[in-house]
Amino acid sequence: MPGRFALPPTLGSLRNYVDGEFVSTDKRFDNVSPLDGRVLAQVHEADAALVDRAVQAARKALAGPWGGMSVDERAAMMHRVADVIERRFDEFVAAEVGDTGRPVEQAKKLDVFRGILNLRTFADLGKNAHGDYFETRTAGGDNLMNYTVRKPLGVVASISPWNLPLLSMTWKAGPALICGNTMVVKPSEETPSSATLLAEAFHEAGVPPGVFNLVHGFGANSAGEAMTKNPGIDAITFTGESRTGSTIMKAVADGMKEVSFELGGKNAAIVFADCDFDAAVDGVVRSSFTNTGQVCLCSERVYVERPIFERFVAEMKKRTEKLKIGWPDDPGVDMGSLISHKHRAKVLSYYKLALEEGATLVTGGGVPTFGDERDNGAFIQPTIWTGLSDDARCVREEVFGPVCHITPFDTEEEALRRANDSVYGLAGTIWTTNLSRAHRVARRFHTGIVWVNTWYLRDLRTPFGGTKLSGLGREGGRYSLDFYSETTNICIKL
Ligand code: NAD
Ligand code: 6OD
Repeated sequence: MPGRFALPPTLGSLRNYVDGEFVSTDKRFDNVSPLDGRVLAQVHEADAALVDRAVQAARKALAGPWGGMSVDERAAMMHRVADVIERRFDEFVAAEVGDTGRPVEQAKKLDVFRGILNLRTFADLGKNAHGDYFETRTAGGDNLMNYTVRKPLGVVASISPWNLPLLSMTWKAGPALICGNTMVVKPSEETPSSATLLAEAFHEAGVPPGVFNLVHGFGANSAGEAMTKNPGIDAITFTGESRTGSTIMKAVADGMKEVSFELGGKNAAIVFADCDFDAAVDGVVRSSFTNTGQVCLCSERVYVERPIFERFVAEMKKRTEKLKIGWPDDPGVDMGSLISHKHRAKVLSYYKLALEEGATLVTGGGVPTFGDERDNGAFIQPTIWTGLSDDARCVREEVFGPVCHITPFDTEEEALRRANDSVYGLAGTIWTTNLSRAHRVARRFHTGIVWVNTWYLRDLRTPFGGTKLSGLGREGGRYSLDFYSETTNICIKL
Protein backbone atom coordinates (compact mmCIF):
# COMPACT_ATOMS: atom_id res chain seq x y z
CA MET A 1 0.00 0.00 0.00
CA PRO A 2 1.58 3.38 -0.94
CA GLY A 3 2.94 5.40 1.94
CA ARG A 4 2.72 2.32 4.11
CA PHE A 5 5.34 2.05 6.86
CA ALA A 6 7.79 -0.83 6.50
CA LEU A 7 8.68 -2.71 9.69
CA PRO A 8 12.27 -2.56 10.97
CA PRO A 9 14.08 -5.33 9.15
CA THR A 10 16.45 -6.70 11.80
CA LEU A 11 14.55 -6.57 15.04
CA GLY A 12 12.63 -9.77 15.66
CA SER A 13 13.96 -10.76 19.06
CA LEU A 14 15.30 -8.16 21.43
CA ARG A 15 17.86 -9.46 23.90
CA ASN A 16 19.76 -8.01 26.83
CA TYR A 17 23.43 -7.06 26.45
CA VAL A 18 25.52 -8.01 29.47
CA ASP A 19 29.31 -8.20 29.78
CA GLY A 20 29.73 -7.96 26.01
CA GLU A 21 27.23 -10.71 25.14
CA PHE A 22 23.64 -10.74 23.96
CA VAL A 23 21.66 -12.67 26.56
CA SER A 24 18.28 -14.40 26.08
CA THR A 25 15.83 -14.96 28.92
CA ASP A 26 12.79 -17.20 29.23
CA LYS A 27 10.39 -14.46 30.21
CA ARG A 28 9.37 -12.47 27.13
CA PHE A 29 6.92 -9.71 26.33
CA ASP A 30 5.56 -8.32 23.07
CA ASN A 31 6.74 -5.11 21.47
CA VAL A 32 3.55 -3.83 19.84
CA SER A 33 3.41 -1.27 17.03
CA PRO A 34 1.29 1.74 18.02
CA LEU A 35 0.60 2.32 14.32
CA ASP A 36 -1.57 -0.72 13.70
CA GLY A 37 -1.35 -3.00 16.75
CA ARG A 38 0.98 -5.55 15.12
CA VAL A 39 3.48 -7.41 17.27
CA LEU A 40 6.91 -6.23 16.12
CA ALA A 41 9.17 -8.30 18.33
CA GLN A 42 9.59 -10.42 21.42
CA VAL A 43 11.53 -8.70 24.18
CA HIS A 44 13.63 -10.73 26.64
CA GLU A 45 12.87 -9.44 30.13
CA ALA A 46 15.77 -9.30 32.61
CA ASP A 47 15.20 -10.49 36.17
CA ALA A 48 17.05 -9.30 39.29
CA ALA A 49 19.77 -11.95 38.79
CA LEU A 50 20.54 -10.75 35.27
CA VAL A 51 20.51 -7.13 36.43
CA ASP A 52 23.04 -8.14 39.08
CA ARG A 53 25.21 -9.84 36.44
CA ALA A 54 25.13 -6.58 34.48
CA VAL A 55 26.10 -4.59 37.57
CA GLN A 56 28.99 -6.96 38.38
CA ALA A 57 30.21 -6.76 34.77
CA ALA A 58 30.07 -2.98 34.99
CA ARG A 59 32.06 -3.02 38.26
CA LYS A 60 34.70 -5.23 36.65
CA ALA A 61 35.02 -2.93 33.62
CA LEU A 62 35.28 0.07 35.92
CA ALA A 63 38.30 -1.38 37.65
CA GLY A 64 39.71 -2.83 34.43
CA PRO A 65 39.64 -1.76 30.80
CA TRP A 66 37.49 1.37 30.95
CA GLY A 67 38.95 2.76 34.16
CA GLY A 68 42.45 2.17 32.76
CA MET A 69 41.88 4.19 29.60
CA SER A 70 42.79 7.82 29.13
CA VAL A 71 40.00 10.27 28.42
CA ASP A 72 41.30 10.56 24.85
CA GLU A 73 40.97 6.80 24.38
CA ARG A 74 37.46 6.81 25.81
CA ALA A 75 36.51 9.72 23.55
CA ALA A 76 37.84 7.87 20.50
CA MET A 77 35.72 4.83 21.41
CA MET A 78 32.62 6.97 21.78
CA HIS A 79 33.22 8.55 18.38
CA ARG A 80 33.49 5.02 16.98
CA VAL A 81 30.06 4.18 18.47
CA ALA A 82 28.68 7.35 16.85
CA ASP A 83 30.26 6.26 13.54
CA VAL A 84 28.38 2.95 13.75
CA ILE A 85 25.08 4.75 14.41
CA GLU A 86 25.81 6.96 11.40
CA ARG A 87 26.52 3.92 9.23
CA ARG A 88 23.36 2.14 10.45
CA PHE A 89 21.31 5.35 10.43
CA ASP A 90 18.32 3.87 8.58
CA GLU A 91 18.04 0.94 10.98
CA PHE A 92 17.97 3.31 13.94
CA VAL A 93 15.31 5.41 12.21
CA ALA A 94 13.22 2.28 11.54
CA ALA A 95 13.58 1.18 15.16
CA GLU A 96 12.48 4.55 16.54
CA VAL A 97 9.59 4.83 14.10
CA GLY A 98 8.47 1.23 14.63
CA ASP A 99 8.39 1.53 18.42
CA THR A 100 6.86 4.99 18.66
CA GLY A 101 4.82 5.61 15.48
CA ARG A 102 6.50 8.99 14.90
CA PRO A 103 7.15 10.60 11.51
CA VAL A 104 10.28 9.31 9.75
CA GLU A 105 11.51 12.87 9.24
CA GLN A 106 11.39 13.52 12.98
CA ALA A 107 13.26 10.32 13.74
CA LYS A 108 15.96 11.39 11.29
CA LYS A 109 16.28 15.04 12.24
CA LEU A 110 15.74 14.80 15.98
CA ASP A 111 16.09 11.31 17.45
CA VAL A 112 18.89 9.68 15.50
CA PHE A 113 20.64 12.97 14.76
CA ARG A 114 20.77 13.65 18.52
CA GLY A 115 21.84 10.07 19.25
CA ILE A 116 25.00 10.73 17.25
CA LEU A 117 25.46 14.30 18.44
CA ASN A 118 25.07 13.42 22.13
CA LEU A 119 27.93 10.90 21.98
CA ARG A 120 30.22 13.14 19.93
CA THR A 121 29.53 16.30 21.94
CA PHE A 122 30.18 14.75 25.33
CA ALA A 123 33.25 12.87 24.06
CA ASP A 124 34.74 16.23 23.05
CA LEU A 125 33.53 18.12 26.14
CA GLY A 126 35.06 15.47 28.40
CA LYS A 127 38.38 15.69 26.61
CA ASN A 128 38.47 19.44 27.04
CA ALA A 129 37.22 19.60 30.63
CA HIS A 130 39.49 21.16 33.18
CA GLY A 131 39.42 21.43 36.95
CA ASP A 132 39.79 24.35 39.36
CA TYR A 133 43.10 25.73 40.60
CA PHE A 134 43.61 28.16 43.48
CA GLU A 135 46.72 29.52 45.14
CA THR A 136 46.19 30.50 48.75
CA ARG A 137 48.10 32.23 51.55
CA THR A 138 46.45 31.45 54.90
CA ALA A 139 46.20 33.85 57.84
CA GLY A 140 49.02 31.85 59.44
CA GLY A 141 51.27 32.46 56.43
CA ASP A 142 51.12 29.00 54.83
CA ASN A 143 51.23 28.89 51.05
CA LEU A 144 48.82 26.38 49.51
CA MET A 145 48.07 25.06 46.10
CA ASN A 146 44.55 23.64 45.62
CA TYR A 147 43.41 21.80 42.54
CA THR A 148 40.53 19.51 41.67
CA VAL A 149 40.46 16.18 39.90
CA ARG A 150 37.40 14.46 38.49
CA LYS A 151 36.94 10.76 39.17
CA PRO A 152 34.12 8.53 37.96
CA LEU A 153 31.13 7.98 40.26
CA GLY A 154 31.24 4.24 39.51
CA VAL A 155 28.42 2.19 38.02
CA VAL A 156 25.65 4.45 36.74
CA ALA A 157 22.12 3.10 36.24
CA SER A 158 20.20 4.90 33.52
CA ILE A 159 16.42 4.42 33.39
CA SER A 160 14.66 6.14 30.53
CA PRO A 161 11.18 6.83 29.15
CA TRP A 162 9.60 6.03 25.82
CA ASN A 163 9.04 9.45 24.34
CA LEU A 164 12.52 10.16 22.89
CA PRO A 165 14.21 6.80 23.40
CA LEU A 166 17.59 7.04 21.65
CA LEU A 167 17.97 10.73 22.47
CA SER A 168 17.38 10.09 26.19
CA MET A 169 19.74 7.11 26.46
CA THR A 170 22.64 8.78 24.65
CA TRP A 171 22.08 12.08 26.49
CA LYS A 172 23.00 10.10 29.63
CA ALA A 173 25.50 7.61 28.17
CA GLY A 174 27.62 10.35 26.54
CA PRO A 175 28.63 12.20 29.70
CA ALA A 176 28.52 9.16 32.01
CA LEU A 177 30.96 7.18 29.88
CA ILE A 178 33.37 10.00 29.05
CA CYS A 179 33.72 10.63 32.79
CA GLY A 180 34.96 7.04 33.15
CA ASN A 181 31.81 5.48 34.59
CA THR A 182 30.36 2.22 33.36
CA MET A 183 26.63 1.72 32.87
CA VAL A 184 23.59 -0.44 33.17
CA VAL A 185 20.89 1.02 30.95
CA LYS A 186 17.18 0.23 30.88
CA PRO A 187 15.00 1.66 28.13
CA SER A 188 11.26 1.85 28.55
CA GLU A 189 9.40 -1.40 28.00
CA GLU A 190 7.56 0.46 25.21
CA THR A 191 10.73 1.24 23.23
CA PRO A 192 13.25 -1.60 23.35
CA SER A 193 14.40 -1.53 19.71
CA SER A 194 16.79 1.42 19.39
CA ALA A 195 18.32 0.43 22.75
CA THR A 196 19.14 -3.00 21.35
CA LEU A 197 20.67 -1.42 18.25
CA LEU A 198 22.65 0.90 20.51
CA ALA A 199 24.08 -2.13 22.34
CA GLU A 200 25.00 -3.58 18.94
CA ALA A 201 26.76 -0.30 18.09
CA PHE A 202 28.82 -0.45 21.31
CA HIS A 203 29.68 -4.08 20.50
CA GLU A 204 30.62 -3.32 16.90
CA ALA A 205 32.74 -0.33 17.91
CA GLY A 206 34.84 -2.59 20.15
CA VAL A 207 33.93 -0.98 23.46
CA PRO A 208 35.19 -3.40 26.15
CA PRO A 209 32.67 -5.84 27.70
CA GLY A 210 30.89 -4.54 30.78
CA VAL A 211 31.20 -0.83 29.94
CA PHE A 212 27.70 -0.53 28.47
CA ASN A 213 25.14 -3.10 29.63
CA LEU A 214 21.52 -3.15 28.53
CA VAL A 215 18.66 -4.77 30.41
CA HIS A 216 15.09 -4.94 29.16
CA GLY A 217 11.99 -4.90 31.32
CA PHE A 218 9.37 -2.94 33.19
CA GLY A 219 9.65 -0.77 36.31
CA ALA A 220 7.95 -2.13 39.44
CA ASN A 221 8.68 -5.83 40.13
CA SER A 222 10.97 -5.99 37.11
CA ALA A 223 14.35 -4.80 35.84
CA GLY A 224 13.81 -1.13 36.79
CA GLU A 225 13.09 -1.86 40.43
CA ALA A 226 15.94 -4.41 40.54
CA MET A 227 18.34 -1.69 39.35
CA THR A 228 17.28 0.75 42.05
CA LYS A 229 17.68 -1.93 44.72
CA ASN A 230 21.04 -3.27 43.58
CA PRO A 231 23.76 -2.25 46.06
CA GLY A 232 26.42 -2.31 43.33
CA ILE A 233 24.95 0.76 41.65
CA ASP A 234 26.53 4.07 42.61
CA ALA A 235 24.25 6.58 40.90
CA ILE A 236 20.92 6.74 39.11
CA THR A 237 20.04 9.00 36.26
CA PHE A 238 16.31 8.79 35.67
CA THR A 239 13.97 10.39 33.17
CA GLY A 240 10.25 9.81 33.46
CA GLU A 241 7.19 10.65 35.49
CA SER A 242 7.53 12.66 38.68
CA ARG A 243 5.74 9.94 40.66
CA THR A 244 8.25 7.32 39.45
CA GLY A 245 11.10 9.67 40.38
CA SER A 246 9.75 9.87 43.88
CA THR A 247 9.49 6.05 44.14
CA ILE A 248 13.09 5.71 42.94
CA MET A 249 14.29 8.36 45.38
CA LYS A 250 12.80 6.39 48.27
CA ALA A 251 14.33 3.15 46.97
CA VAL A 252 17.86 4.59 46.88
CA ALA A 253 17.67 6.78 49.99
CA ASP A 254 19.28 4.29 52.37
CA GLY A 255 22.22 3.72 50.02
CA MET A 256 22.60 7.53 49.64
CA LYS A 257 23.12 7.12 45.90
CA GLU A 258 23.60 10.13 43.67
CA VAL A 259 20.47 10.91 41.65
CA SER A 260 19.70 13.07 38.67
CA PHE A 261 16.02 13.35 37.79
CA GLU A 262 14.41 14.75 34.64
CA LEU A 263 10.68 14.54 35.29
CA GLY A 264 7.28 15.70 34.15
CA GLY A 265 6.05 19.13 33.11
CA LYS A 266 2.93 21.24 32.61
CA ASN A 267 4.67 23.92 30.65
CA ALA A 268 3.28 27.38 29.98
CA ALA A 269 3.66 29.62 26.95
CA ILE A 270 2.97 33.34 27.39
CA VAL A 271 2.01 35.18 24.21
CA PHE A 272 2.06 38.98 24.43
CA ALA A 273 0.06 41.21 22.08
CA ASP A 274 3.34 42.67 20.76
CA CYS A 275 4.53 39.28 19.47
CA ASP A 276 5.25 38.42 15.85
CA PHE A 277 1.78 36.90 15.47
CA ASP A 278 2.47 34.34 12.74
CA ALA A 279 5.68 33.14 14.37
CA ALA A 280 3.90 32.82 17.70
CA VAL A 281 1.01 30.76 16.30
CA ASP A 282 3.38 28.48 14.42
CA GLY A 283 5.59 28.22 17.48
CA VAL A 284 2.73 27.29 19.80
CA VAL A 285 1.36 24.73 17.33
CA ARG A 286 4.85 23.22 17.30
CA SER A 287 5.36 23.41 21.06
CA SER A 288 1.98 21.82 21.77
CA PHE A 289 1.81 19.07 19.16
CA THR A 290 5.37 17.98 18.30
CA ASN A 291 5.79 14.22 18.79
CA THR A 292 2.00 14.05 19.30
CA GLY A 293 2.48 16.19 22.43
CA GLN A 294 4.77 13.62 24.01
CA VAL A 295 7.73 15.85 24.81
CA CYS A 296 8.26 16.81 28.43
CA LEU A 297 8.82 20.40 27.20
CA CYS A 298 5.51 20.72 25.30
CA SER A 299 3.25 23.67 26.16
CA GLU A 300 -0.05 22.40 27.53
CA ARG A 301 -0.96 25.84 28.98
CA VAL A 302 -1.04 28.91 26.76
CA TYR A 303 -1.67 32.41 28.15
CA VAL A 304 -2.51 34.99 25.47
CA GLU A 305 -2.82 38.75 26.04
CA ARG A 306 -6.47 39.73 25.68
CA PRO A 307 -6.29 42.08 22.64
CA ILE A 308 -5.11 39.21 20.42
CA PHE A 309 -6.83 36.31 22.22
CA GLU A 310 -9.77 35.71 19.83
CA ARG A 311 -7.60 36.02 16.72
CA PHE A 312 -4.93 33.77 18.23
CA VAL A 313 -7.43 31.01 19.09
CA ALA A 314 -9.00 31.20 15.62
CA GLU A 315 -5.63 30.95 13.92
CA MET A 316 -4.48 28.11 16.19
CA LYS A 317 -7.66 26.22 15.25
CA LYS A 318 -7.06 26.81 11.54
CA ARG A 319 -3.42 25.68 11.61
CA THR A 320 -4.05 22.74 13.93
CA GLU A 321 -6.78 21.43 11.66
CA LYS A 322 -4.28 21.46 8.80
CA LEU A 323 -1.87 19.13 10.64
CA LYS A 324 -1.59 15.90 8.76
CA ILE A 325 -1.93 12.75 10.88
CA GLY A 326 -0.79 9.54 9.22
CA TRP A 327 1.77 6.88 8.44
CA PRO A 328 5.31 7.86 9.44
CA ASP A 329 6.47 8.01 5.82
CA ASP A 330 3.47 9.82 4.32
CA PRO A 331 4.76 12.92 2.51
CA GLY A 332 4.21 15.98 4.69
CA VAL A 333 2.96 14.04 7.71
CA ASP A 334 3.03 16.12 10.92
CA MET A 335 1.80 13.73 13.61
CA GLY A 336 2.07 10.00 14.13
CA SER A 337 0.31 7.92 16.74
CA LEU A 338 0.61 8.07 20.50
CA ILE A 339 2.93 5.51 22.08
CA SER A 340 0.24 2.93 22.94
CA HIS A 341 -3.44 2.24 23.38
CA LYS A 342 -2.95 2.43 27.13
CA HIS A 343 -1.56 5.94 26.84
CA ARG A 344 -4.33 6.90 24.39
CA ALA A 345 -6.92 5.79 26.93
CA LYS A 346 -5.27 8.09 29.49
CA VAL A 347 -5.19 11.06 27.09
CA LEU A 348 -8.79 10.43 26.02
CA SER A 349 -9.84 10.39 29.67
CA TYR A 350 -8.52 13.98 29.89
CA TYR A 351 -10.42 14.87 26.69
CA LYS A 352 -13.59 13.71 28.45
CA LEU A 353 -12.69 15.33 31.76
CA ALA A 354 -12.03 18.71 30.13
CA LEU A 355 -15.63 18.85 28.89
CA GLU A 356 -16.90 17.79 32.32
CA GLU A 357 -14.80 20.59 33.84
CA GLY A 358 -16.50 23.11 31.54
CA ALA A 359 -14.01 23.51 28.68
CA THR A 360 -15.02 24.86 25.31
CA LEU A 361 -13.66 22.50 22.67
CA VAL A 362 -11.99 24.56 19.93
CA THR A 363 -10.89 21.60 17.86
CA GLY A 364 -10.13 17.88 18.15
CA GLY A 365 -11.27 15.93 21.18
CA GLY A 366 -11.42 12.50 19.59
CA VAL A 367 -9.82 9.84 17.45
CA PRO A 368 -9.32 10.07 13.68
CA THR A 369 -10.53 7.28 11.42
CA PHE A 370 -8.68 6.12 8.33
CA GLY A 371 -10.55 3.10 7.00
CA ASP A 372 -7.38 0.97 7.05
CA GLU A 373 -5.04 -0.80 9.55
CA ARG A 374 -4.36 2.51 11.26
CA ASP A 375 -7.77 2.21 12.87
CA ASN A 376 -6.08 -0.46 15.07
CA GLY A 377 -3.39 2.05 16.01
CA ALA A 378 -3.16 4.61 18.81
CA PHE A 379 -3.86 7.74 16.76
CA ILE A 380 -5.55 10.75 18.31
CA GLN A 381 -6.64 14.24 17.27
CA PRO A 382 -4.72 17.31 18.43
CA THR A 383 -6.99 19.17 20.79
CA ILE A 384 -7.42 22.77 21.90
CA TRP A 385 -9.57 23.93 24.81
CA THR A 386 -10.50 27.32 26.18
CA GLY A 387 -12.60 28.37 29.15
CA LEU A 388 -11.18 26.24 31.97
CA SER A 389 -10.48 27.72 35.38
CA ASP A 390 -6.95 27.73 36.79
CA ASP A 391 -7.82 24.96 39.23
CA ALA A 392 -9.24 22.55 36.61
CA ARG A 393 -7.38 19.24 36.60
CA CYS A 394 -6.79 19.58 32.86
CA VAL A 395 -4.93 22.83 33.56
CA ARG A 396 -2.93 21.42 36.47
CA GLU A 397 -2.06 17.83 35.52
CA GLU A 398 0.37 16.69 32.84
CA VAL A 399 -1.60 15.02 30.01
CA PHE A 400 1.45 14.21 27.84
CA GLY A 401 -0.60 14.23 24.67
CA PRO A 402 -1.41 16.71 21.88
CA VAL A 403 -3.40 19.20 23.96
CA CYS A 404 -3.32 22.82 24.94
CA HIS A 405 -5.61 25.06 26.90
CA ILE A 406 -5.59 28.71 25.81
CA THR A 407 -6.67 31.44 28.21
CA PRO A 408 -6.59 35.27 28.09
CA PHE A 409 -4.68 37.56 30.46
CA ASP A 410 -4.56 41.31 30.98
CA THR A 411 -1.22 42.14 32.59
CA GLU A 412 2.33 40.83 32.57
CA GLU A 413 2.13 40.28 36.32
CA GLU A 414 -1.05 38.22 35.97
CA ALA A 415 0.42 36.10 33.15
CA LEU A 416 3.50 35.28 35.22
CA ARG A 417 1.52 34.51 38.35
CA ARG A 418 -0.73 32.08 36.49
CA ALA A 419 2.11 30.51 34.49
CA ASN A 420 4.07 29.91 37.71
CA ASP A 421 1.04 28.51 39.53
CA SER A 422 2.04 24.87 38.99
CA VAL A 423 3.66 22.03 40.91
CA TYR A 424 5.89 21.61 37.85
CA GLY A 425 8.70 23.87 36.61
CA LEU A 426 10.39 22.49 33.54
CA ALA A 427 10.17 24.93 30.61
CA GLY A 428 8.53 28.28 29.88
CA THR A 429 8.08 29.99 26.52
CA ILE A 430 7.64 33.72 25.88
CA TRP A 431 6.46 35.30 22.64
CA THR A 432 7.15 39.07 22.48
CA THR A 433 9.08 41.59 20.41
CA ASN A 434 9.76 43.76 23.47
CA LEU A 435 13.35 43.03 24.49
CA SER A 436 13.08 44.37 28.03
CA ARG A 437 9.91 42.40 28.65
CA ALA A 438 11.53 39.23 27.31
CA HIS A 439 14.39 39.51 29.82
CA ARG A 440 12.13 40.65 32.66
CA VAL A 441 9.65 37.80 32.26
CA ALA A 442 12.26 35.14 31.47
CA ARG A 443 14.05 35.56 34.77
CA ARG A 444 10.78 35.41 36.73
CA PHE A 445 9.60 32.12 35.21
CA HIS A 446 9.92 29.42 37.92
CA THR A 447 11.36 26.92 35.45
CA GLY A 448 14.77 25.45 34.65
CA ILE A 449 14.51 26.41 30.97
CA VAL A 450 13.02 29.44 29.19
CA TRP A 451 12.70 29.94 25.45
CA VAL A 452 11.99 33.37 23.93
CA ASN A 453 10.39 33.51 20.47
CA THR A 454 11.25 29.87 19.87
CA TRP A 455 10.81 26.46 21.45
CA TYR A 456 13.04 23.42 21.94
CA LEU A 457 16.15 24.68 20.21
CA ARG A 458 19.13 23.18 21.97
CA ASP A 459 22.80 23.78 22.63
CA LEU A 460 24.07 20.71 24.48
CA ARG A 461 26.49 22.79 26.54
CA THR A 462 23.63 24.55 28.34
CA PRO A 463 22.03 23.41 31.61
CA PHE A 464 18.90 21.32 31.19
CA GLY A 465 16.48 20.35 33.95
CA GLY A 466 13.50 21.41 35.98
CA THR A 467 12.44 22.95 39.28
CA LYS A 468 9.78 21.65 41.72
CA LEU A 469 8.29 18.30 40.63
CA SER A 470 10.02 18.59 37.23
CA GLY A 471 13.35 17.34 38.44
CA LEU A 472 16.42 17.38 40.54
CA GLY A 473 19.75 18.69 39.29
CA ARG A 474 20.88 19.86 35.87
CA GLU A 475 22.51 17.99 33.02
CA GLY A 476 24.11 19.35 29.85
CA GLY A 477 27.67 20.55 29.22
CA ARG A 478 29.73 20.92 32.39
CA TYR A 479 26.61 20.29 34.50
CA SER A 480 26.61 16.73 33.17
CA LEU A 481 30.34 16.38 33.78
CA ASP A 482 29.80 17.59 37.35
CA PHE A 483 27.00 15.09 37.99
CA TYR A 484 28.83 12.10 36.51
CA SER A 485 32.10 12.86 38.38
CA GLU A 486 33.24 12.62 41.93
CA THR A 487 35.25 15.84 42.27
CA THR A 488 38.16 15.72 44.71
CA ASN A 489 40.07 18.75 45.95
CA ILE A 490 43.77 18.23 46.53
CA CYS A 491 45.49 20.76 48.81
CA ILE A 492 49.29 20.90 48.81
CA LYS A 493 51.36 22.93 51.23
CA LEU A 494 54.13 24.59 49.26
P1 NAD B 1 7.63 6.36 33.62
O1 NAD B 1 8.04 7.07 34.86
O2 NAD B 1 6.40 5.56 33.64
O3 NAD B 1 8.77 5.35 33.15
C1 NAD B 1 10.09 5.79 32.89
C2 NAD B 1 11.04 4.61 33.09
O4 NAD B 1 11.03 4.23 34.46
C3 NAD B 1 10.67 3.36 32.30
O5 NAD B 1 11.86 2.77 31.82
C4 NAD B 1 10.00 2.48 33.34
O6 NAD B 1 10.09 1.11 33.06
C5 NAD B 1 10.80 2.83 34.58
N1 NAD B 1 10.12 2.62 35.86
C6 NAD B 1 8.81 2.74 36.14
N2 NAD B 1 8.58 2.46 37.44
C7 NAD B 1 9.77 2.19 38.00
C8 NAD B 1 10.20 1.82 39.32
N3 NAD B 1 9.33 1.69 40.33
N4 NAD B 1 11.52 1.61 39.53
C9 NAD B 1 12.40 1.74 38.52
N5 NAD B 1 12.07 2.06 37.26
C10 NAD B 1 10.76 2.30 36.99
O7 NAD B 1 7.59 7.47 32.48
P2 NAD B 1 7.16 7.30 30.95
O8 NAD B 1 5.68 7.14 30.92
O9 NAD B 1 8.04 6.30 30.32
O10 NAD B 1 7.58 8.73 30.35
C11 NAD B 1 6.75 9.85 30.33
C12 NAD B 1 7.12 10.81 31.44
O11 NAD B 1 8.50 11.17 31.32
C13 NAD B 1 6.37 12.12 31.37
O12 NAD B 1 5.98 12.48 32.67
C14 NAD B 1 7.41 13.11 30.84
O13 NAD B 1 7.18 14.44 31.17
C15 NAD B 1 8.65 12.57 31.46
N6 NAD B 1 9.86 13.02 30.75
C16 NAD B 1 10.64 14.00 31.30
C17 NAD B 1 11.78 14.45 30.63
C18 NAD B 1 12.64 15.56 31.17
O14 NAD B 1 13.70 15.80 30.60
N7 NAD B 1 12.24 16.25 32.22
C19 NAD B 1 12.13 13.88 29.42
C20 NAD B 1 11.32 12.88 28.88
C21 NAD B 1 10.18 12.45 29.56
O1 6OD C 1 17.00 17.67 24.34
C1 6OD C 1 17.40 17.07 25.34
O2 6OD C 1 18.60 17.02 25.66
C2 6OD C 1 16.45 16.40 26.22
N1 6OD C 1 16.96 15.78 27.30
C3 6OD C 1 15.12 16.42 25.93
C4 6OD C 1 14.11 15.83 26.69
C5 6OD C 1 12.84 15.98 26.28
C6 6OD C 1 11.73 15.45 27.00
O3 6OD C 1 10.81 14.86 26.53
